[in-house]
Amino acid sequence: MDIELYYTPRTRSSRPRWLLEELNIPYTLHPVDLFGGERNPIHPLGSVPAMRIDGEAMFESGAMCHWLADRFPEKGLAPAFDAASRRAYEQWMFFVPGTLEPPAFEILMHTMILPEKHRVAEIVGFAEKGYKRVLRKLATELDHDGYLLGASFSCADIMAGSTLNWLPDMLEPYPTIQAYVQRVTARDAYARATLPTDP
Ligand SMILES: N[C@@H](CCC(=O)N[C@@H](CS)C(=O)NCC(=O)O)C(=O)O
Repeated sequence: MDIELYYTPRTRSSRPRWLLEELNIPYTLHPVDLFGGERNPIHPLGSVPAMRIDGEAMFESGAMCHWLADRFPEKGLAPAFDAASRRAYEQWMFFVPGTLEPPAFEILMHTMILPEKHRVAEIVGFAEKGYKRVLRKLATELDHDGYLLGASFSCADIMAGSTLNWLPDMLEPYPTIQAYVQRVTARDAYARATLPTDP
């Protein structure tokens, strides 16, 4: 299988790249200089990430990760469809882009990404409230030494870990989440996935 990933560091591109490193399968990386104004030529909106599988383009980081983890079942990063943990796996895979990510992204947009004149303090306040509410729930779920599915690391941890690390300061009141993020980002595959792409 020929896999090409169109990628910009420090974006949601980290998700499929981290997963590809966990899967330990060959792939070609095409860096996109998004912050320098380049657009992603294979994404309908010019965004990152997107990938080509045997020449066919696919976008949405969550969908890419969901598909890749299932496509290589022998790597153990997604429970089998009839496994008891599969429903929890689906729940966390969708929880990240659907519930965890939106308030975190609003905070990022209105504190760092948008030009200062377009930032709205009220949106930050509202999003922080929402993010804290989600973090409080997650903190109780992660009150152990394992992962979202318990003892087994899965693709859901890639989705969650690569989102929770956007706003490390906001994790300070939640030591169980901080420990979880340290645990998942200490993995060799994570380190490989964050290596610079430039020669
Ligand atoms: N839901 C999409 C979001 C893609 C997205 O918005 N990517 C950002 C980088 S994290 C981007 O390319 N922003 C610039 C743009 O869309 O023009 C995904 O998860 O793949």
